[in-house]
Amino acid sequence: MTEVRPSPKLVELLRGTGPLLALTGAGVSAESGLATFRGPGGLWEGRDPTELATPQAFRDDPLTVWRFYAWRRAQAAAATPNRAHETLAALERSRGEMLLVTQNVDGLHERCGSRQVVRLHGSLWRLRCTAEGRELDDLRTDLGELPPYCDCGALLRPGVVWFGEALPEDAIEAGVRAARQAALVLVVGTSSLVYPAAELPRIAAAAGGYVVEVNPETTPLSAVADERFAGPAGEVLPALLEAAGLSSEASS
Ligand code: BV8
Repeated sequence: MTEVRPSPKLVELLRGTGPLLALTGAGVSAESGLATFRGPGGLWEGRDPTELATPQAFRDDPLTVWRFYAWRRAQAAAATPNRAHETLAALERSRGEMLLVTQNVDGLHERCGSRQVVRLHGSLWRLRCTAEGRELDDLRTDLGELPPYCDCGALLRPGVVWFGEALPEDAIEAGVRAARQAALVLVVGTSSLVYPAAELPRIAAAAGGYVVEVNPETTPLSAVADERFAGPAGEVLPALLEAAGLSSEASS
């Protein structure tokens, strides 16, 4: 088990009942074997994912973008939630007020039992008609011939937020509301480069929330965080709860 030494203040906050906000990014799924956007395994067939996750790329070459997302769906379907997902789900069970705001689209938090989840960037498991705008859940790991079409004849697109697209109003509003009220913010596995998600911990800090970063690397948020734990989330999060004497209730 990774050795972590949370401050007495953090132990008090972890054991307390104040509103907790968790903000997660691709790093929380890294130990489930899913490539992060900017990490070493992050490229798909040599392509930069941030170039494929755009409306322009989809307009220019829907087939290639769909091959990228079909690959992401297959990867996510084959992955299992790791100790980081489990610990956050257990923390939600053991604590009154907790909101998990994720940038991830892989669905692993929900598969691991987290209930209060806000998906800022949508989901790999939802498809949207490009003509009607209607969205539907689609859990198939094999979508058949790509690109998929709606019954109305229009192209279907992944139900995710691409770069240059606005986030769902209700999602970002829920995130900002939680950030303003949070006593404790756990920022786990994100490079804190993508906005407006990266703004949330700063809003929380400005409102007096205690910000804790869990990431093997430093990020632009590191200087803002009240406490930082450099290590993999799947080891640091359980160790943090252990150090706060929560492991029995939290991991039940
Ligand atoms: C918008 C869905 C406006 C698709 C994604 C202000 C300043 C600068 C730029 C902007 C700005 N405002 C807007 C922008 C533009 C842009 C942006 O932020 N660009 C960045 C790159 C500079 N933002 C947008 O375009 C957003 N839209 O603002 O629209 C608007 C308003 C009205 C009307 C029209 C438009 C939309 C952003 C959403 C893009 N979609 N995903 C998909 O997934 O395919 S973002 C994508 O990156 C993923 O969601 C990913 O999660 C996210 C963020 O990355 P991370 O999650 O942090 O992943 P990353 O790989 O970067 O980092 C992983 C981290 O984990 C690393 O730090 C690593 O050290 C760590 N790690 C690794 N292993 C572990 C670990 N940590 C813990 N444990 C481990 N084991």
